[in-house]
Amino acid sequence: MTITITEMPIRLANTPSFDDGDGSDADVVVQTKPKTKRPPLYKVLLLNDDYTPMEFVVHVLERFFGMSHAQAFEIMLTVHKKGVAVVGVFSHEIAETKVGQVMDFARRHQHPLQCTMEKE
Ligand code: TYC
Repeated sequence: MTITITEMPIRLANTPSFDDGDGSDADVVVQTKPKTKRPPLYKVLLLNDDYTPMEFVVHVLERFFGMSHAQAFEIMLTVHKKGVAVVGVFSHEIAETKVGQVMDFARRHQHPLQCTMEKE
């Protein structure tokens, strides 16, 4: 037995077809919703600690997140006071890269600065 799966339009077997007046059976077209799902976004978070110098954090924010000095200083102070702040929102790949860059840079300078990501 051969089962052929056709592409649209689909005529449903064993169902009454519409009479559209031209003597042929009407085609039943099943419309599918065009779904272009946007990729999920990820927040990159910077965490406070007691040892990383403030100037180092400001430098990290300027260097890896393209912030101005004033912006970077403000975010650094938010992390210092509140414990954590979102420093950017990116695709999974970009977020992973940013986290890696920050963690690597901090480790190379022997600072305990922590950077993580989480799904938005
Ligand atoms: N709390 C640090 C200090 O007093 C500064 C700091 C800010 C560290 C932000 C990490 O993500 C951080 N030196």
